[in-house]
Amino acid sequence: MSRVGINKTRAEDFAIFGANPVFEEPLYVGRPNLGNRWLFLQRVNAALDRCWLTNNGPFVLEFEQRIENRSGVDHAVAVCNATAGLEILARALDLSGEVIVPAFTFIATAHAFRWLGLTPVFCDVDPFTHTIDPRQVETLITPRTSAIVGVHLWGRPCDVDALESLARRHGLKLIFDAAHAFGSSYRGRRVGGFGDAEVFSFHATKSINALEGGAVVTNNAVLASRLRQMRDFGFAGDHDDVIDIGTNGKLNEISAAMGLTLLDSMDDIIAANRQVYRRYLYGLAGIPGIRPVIYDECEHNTFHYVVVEVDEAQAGLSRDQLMEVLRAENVMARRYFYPGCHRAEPYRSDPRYANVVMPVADKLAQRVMALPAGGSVGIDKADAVCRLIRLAVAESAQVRSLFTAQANLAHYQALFTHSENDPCVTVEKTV
Ligand code: T4K
Repeated sequence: MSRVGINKTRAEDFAIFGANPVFEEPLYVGRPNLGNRWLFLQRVNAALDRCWLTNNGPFVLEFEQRIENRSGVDHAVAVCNATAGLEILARALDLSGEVIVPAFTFIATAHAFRWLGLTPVFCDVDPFTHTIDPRQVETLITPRTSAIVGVHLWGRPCDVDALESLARRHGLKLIFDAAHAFGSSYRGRRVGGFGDAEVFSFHATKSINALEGGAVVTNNAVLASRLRQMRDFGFAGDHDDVIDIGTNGKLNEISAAMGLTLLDSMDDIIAANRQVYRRYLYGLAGIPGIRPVIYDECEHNTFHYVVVEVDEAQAGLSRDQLMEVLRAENVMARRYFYPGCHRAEPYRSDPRYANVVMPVADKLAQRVMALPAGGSVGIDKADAVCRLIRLAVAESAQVRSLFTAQANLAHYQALFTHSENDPCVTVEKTV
């Protein structure tokens, strides 16, 4: 029995149909980890005392070094966010023409390249790993292709070996959007050193956050030096020698202070995430139509995302219906990454994408749901969320009919309200 009480036994008990929600406060996906507040504030004070707030301050340098150590990579270039990191990297690699990206990812992956005037070419993903399908990548390569971009979605690495071999054979650059994958490993090797470069995100919603932040990591010293210049307006070291085009992609000291503070507790954060992830696996086991994304526990992962696929035919409810039930209970599940990049603007209205067909990405965009996870949720609340899902699926027929009744009522109420003002609508007021 969960310590978060669920005195709901039938569909009518759900908050969506008028009962009280299980949780008084919203349970969020991506609730930021804060680490040791005292240590963070000490660092903030040190930055203020030094009066050194940005432009390669000591915290940024230390943050870069600790990212290098943690991911076993030679160079980490801290940036203000991962999107800017992808943009600066694309410039530093002199990408041109087309870039092959997965259709099922956060929109920033595609937008970063489009923002620079490059053409993202969407590739479908593997139905089991949710990562880019290397066999399809090969069919999309044209003389205009300059790079392949893999995304380690949910922190689960792509098929790195297949992509590296493809990139080598076709003479293409290979980038990994590792926004979710700081702390992950692939075949025993830490994510960070694959391809030409990888990009981590340290956004507030990531397991290790720098408020906003990111890092481009690479083992290529020449590339690292160009990234550093481009992140800093194109200056070479001293700020009176511009040797390249650049932008402002720098990380500030307060962000780095937060990043360092979270790195101090990274192992505890992962342990808490893992406990909640495992609890979800246990609590969701055997629920028809609910298939959790599984992490390979022989590899490193931060277990930051708890993601499920909802199969409507088996669960009796669509992902969106289940989400409605959960959100009314204050379980703020998210449909990452709906509707798929290829169905978002500007791509969906661009005639060049008119014939794009992405059956797996489309299916996942309809089925995938991220659940609140991590230390801020804890195992008792995870248990309660599982019990809600189990009840919703068990009562799916009744939930559906209550949804229909609710929709009918709303429809008649709208007509009724409308008829008050509009003499042309003659609906019986007794409805
Ligand atoms: N590539 C991939 C594969 C990515 O997933 C991302 C970002 C990027 C690239 C780009 O990285 P950055 O440029 O951001 O470094 C959030 C994040 O904003 C985004 O960073 C992240 N991926 C994406 C997966 O999630 P939204 O649109 O879901 O954000 P929002 O504001 O709705 O917040 C998400 C949840 O977190 C909500 O449930 C509320 C909660 N939250 C959020 C913030 C900011 C809090 O509780 N407190 C907070 O301070 O994109």
